[in-house]
Amino acid sequence: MSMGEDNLERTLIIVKPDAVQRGLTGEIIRRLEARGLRIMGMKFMQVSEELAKKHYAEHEGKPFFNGLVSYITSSPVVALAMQGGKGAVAASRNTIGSTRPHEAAPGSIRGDLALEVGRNLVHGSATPEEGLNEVANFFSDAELIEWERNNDAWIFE
Ligand code: IDP
Ligand code: MG
Repeated sequence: MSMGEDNLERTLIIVKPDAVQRGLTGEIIRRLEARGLRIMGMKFMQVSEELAKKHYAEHEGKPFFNGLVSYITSSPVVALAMQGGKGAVAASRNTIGSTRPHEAAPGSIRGDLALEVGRNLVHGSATPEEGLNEVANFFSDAELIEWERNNDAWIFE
């Protein structure tokens, strides 16, 4: 059974600079892909200061904002647009784990692989609405592919 785009949620995943530098890109994508999320766009890129400030606009003015912008622009990242059915964004956040890795559940990406909030390896949109906006900030329509995966019927009910 295939799912219409209307039933699908999108999330922007960023494999952050620390994860790329530590050689954890494959491990992080593997976990999200194995959970069932379907890749619709992916690129290796350098985040500009302008894009970083737009992406993290909700945190402007907070004490960690400047450090956050330097962190995300410090070295290349892998950005992915991923999709899944209802609840997929919440599921991806659970797989990623709590923002503060020392509080993240074992079994989550941050709970297994990270220690500190300023080096927490991965970004994932927090809500379906945020997912739509953030994917649009990072990807043009031409960079996103709607496709049917052969095993979708075994993952999406
Ligand atoms: P999230 O990435 O789990 O959605 P947010 O609260 O949206 O968490 O914060 C965005 C990013 O800002 C975090 O992933 C982390 O890299 C950074 N951050 C959040 N709070 C702090 C802090 O107190 N100190 C340093 N960095 C922080
Ligand atoms: Mg957030």
